[in-house]
Amino acid sequence: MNGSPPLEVSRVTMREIHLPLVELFEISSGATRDRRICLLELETADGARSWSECVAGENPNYSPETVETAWIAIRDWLAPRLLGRELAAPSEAASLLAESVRGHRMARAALEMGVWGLAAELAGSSLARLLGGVRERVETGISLGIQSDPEALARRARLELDAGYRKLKMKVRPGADVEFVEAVRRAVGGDAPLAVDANAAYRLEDTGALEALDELELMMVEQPLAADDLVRHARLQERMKTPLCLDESVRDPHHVEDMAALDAGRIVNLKPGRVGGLAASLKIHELCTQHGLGLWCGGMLETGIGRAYNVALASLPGFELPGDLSPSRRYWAEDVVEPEWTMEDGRVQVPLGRPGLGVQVRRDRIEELTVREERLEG
Ligand code: OSB
Ligand code: MG
Repeated sequence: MNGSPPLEVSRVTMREIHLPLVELFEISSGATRDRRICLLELETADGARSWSECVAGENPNYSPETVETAWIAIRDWLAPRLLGRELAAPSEAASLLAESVRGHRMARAALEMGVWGLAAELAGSSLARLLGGVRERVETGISLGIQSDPEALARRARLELDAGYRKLKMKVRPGADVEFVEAVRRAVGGDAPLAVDANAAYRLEDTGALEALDELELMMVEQPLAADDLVRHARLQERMKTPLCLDESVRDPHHVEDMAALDAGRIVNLKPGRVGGLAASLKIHELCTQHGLGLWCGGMLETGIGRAYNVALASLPGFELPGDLSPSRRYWAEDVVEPEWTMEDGRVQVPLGRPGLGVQVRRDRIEELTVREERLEG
C-alpha cells in the first residue's frame, strides 16, 4: 500500500444510469425493480481512469442516503475536496473526504473507492492485491427477496442451493418469516447453510418470531433490530443461540468495537459503500480478526463495477464466510462490465492477476443507459 505512486484526480464524471433488475427484490422496508445507479469515473491529468459505483438506493429505506442525496453530496461538497489534491497514497482519501462531514458515507465511499481503483490502475496491480487480498476465489451466497408464499420460497431455495450457492439468505419481515423459513428448512434439509436478514424490521418485544427463528439452525440472523440499537441487539444476543449479524448498525469501525464490547452480535456483514469506503473496511477487517467476529462481504445490488470492489475486498484473509457476491446474471440481463462476473462451484474468481478492477467497463453500454451526466473539474 505504501509503495504506490502519488495520485491526483483532475476530473470526476458523474453518471446516473437506469438498469432494471432481472427480478423484483423485496426487503422488509420496500421493493426495488428498476435500479437508479450513480457511477463515477475518476481521471488523472495523464489520462489514467477508473470507475466506481455509489451504493445508495432509490429510497431512504435501507439508509438515509439515496441516489439523489449522494449526487448532491458528491457534486457540491465531496468531489471539490478531492479534485486537484495530490495524495501520497489512496488511504489518504478517506480522511480528506470525512473531515467535518457528518454522514453521507455512501457518497464518500463512491469517491474513496474510485481513488483506490485509480491507484491500482496506476500501480499496474489488481485492486485485490493492492488491498492485501490473498484468495483466488471467494465463496458466494445468494440473498433472496421476500417471496409470495412459503412454498414459492422453498422451491426457489432448493433451486439456488442446487446451483451451488454456499449460503442462502432469505429476507424476512413480521408476517413473512417463521412459516417461510420452516418451509425452506423442510425442503432443503438440516445441513443446508441458511440465514435470514430482517433489515431492522423487528423489536425486542417480538419474542414469538425471534424465538422461533432461533430454533431453525440458521447460520445467522442479520440485523433484526434498528440500526442504532446496539444495546437491544446485545439483549437479544443474550437470549439467542443463533449468532446475530450486523449490517445497518455498522457504519464506522467504532461500531465494531462497540459491538464487540457489548456482545451485540457475533458476525459483521461488511459493505464498503456503507462504511465510507475501503480504508474503513480494512480497519473493520482488522477489528473483526482481533475480536474474533465472523466477517463476510455484503452487497447492494451492484453492477459489475461495484461488484469488482466487493470481490477484491472479500479476497482478504478475514472474510471467511460466503459473501452476497452473486454473479452478474443473478441481477442483470446484461451487465456493464466484460467479462461478466460468473460463479463456478459456488465461487467467484478474483482477478488477482489483472490490473485495476480486473474487468473491462463497457462505456458504450453505460452511455446508452445514462440519464444524466455531470463533469466536475478542479
Ligand atoms: O440488507 O443486505 C442487505 C440489498 C439492498 C439493500 C440491503 C441489502 C441488500 C441485499 C442484496 O441483501 C445482496 C446482494 O447484492 O446480492
Ligand atoms: Mg442486510
